[in-house]
Amino acid sequence: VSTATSIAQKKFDNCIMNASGVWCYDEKELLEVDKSKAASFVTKSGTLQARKGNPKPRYFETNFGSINSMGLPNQGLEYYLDFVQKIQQQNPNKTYFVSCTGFNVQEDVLLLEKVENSGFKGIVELNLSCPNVPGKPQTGYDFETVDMILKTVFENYEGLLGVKLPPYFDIVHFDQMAKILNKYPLTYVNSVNSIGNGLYIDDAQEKVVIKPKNGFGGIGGDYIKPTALANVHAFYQRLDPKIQIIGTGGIKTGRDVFEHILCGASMVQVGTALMKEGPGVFERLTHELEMIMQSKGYEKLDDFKGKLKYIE
Ligand code: RRO
Repeated sequence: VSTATSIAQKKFDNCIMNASGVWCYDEKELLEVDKSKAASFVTKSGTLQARKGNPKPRYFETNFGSINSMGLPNQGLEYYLDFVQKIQQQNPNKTYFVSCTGFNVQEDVLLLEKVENSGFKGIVELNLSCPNVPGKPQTGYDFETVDMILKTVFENYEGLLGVKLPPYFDIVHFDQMAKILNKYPLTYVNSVNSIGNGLYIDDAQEKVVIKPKNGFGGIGGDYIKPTALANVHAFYQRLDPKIQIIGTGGIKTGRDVFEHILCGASMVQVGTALMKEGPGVFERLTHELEMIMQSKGYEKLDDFKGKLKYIE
């Protein structure tokens, strides 16, 4: 069986990679993902200037997932572009993803200008959904701003570009967001970022577990799989077929990968489970997915991608 996939005509020998923010902060981590069974890597979202992020503790693992308020610590977009420039020369047949995020549309345009001037041959993931910068709302929940950003970005950038979205929770919001996204030549939509501003409590200590924002943070892991699958499938139903879907949220077994693809994902990304297990997770998940495909008689992802059945 084959777990190969393609995004924008670019071929990947597997369909599982890291989620931005996890195992992608610097060259060391990115190299570890690159030499694992992962299909590719995406960098931590790069900003114009490097950032230290929020005070620690800022990531906490629970029995069912994670809560984080990292606050966008990153090396600055140029660091990631320089590194990808090197590694794409060594692996000319592999396509890489660089994530970036500006604090306003002018910054987004400047970031994409840097990408264009760098000789980057991969795919940009514009993060519209960071939940953790104090005082900054998640762009993806402001529909007019998303529309304005995409209009401006596509007037200024010619390369391949996808967007990372926050989870939505209302059918009307799926309709409204899909209508906006369908106006633009997006390569893909990546659903979902963490569920923003949850609160996890240590009962014995009667205390929060992360320091920033008095404990409020983005939720990942098992908690968010049903929401992630709903977002993947809602956009799969609504988006122009030219816009592909990357599924992220709650993937820790081959079954979870299978479900994301059944809902319409062409690639899946792993966050919380990668943080817990390390890059060995990609080999395990690939093997588990292959076993499921074999048992069902599927040879390739297209045999089941998007083919979720409904009750008559
Ligand atoms: O760095 C973070 O706090 C962070 C980001 Br930018 C994001 O997009 N999603 C997330 O859960 N954390």
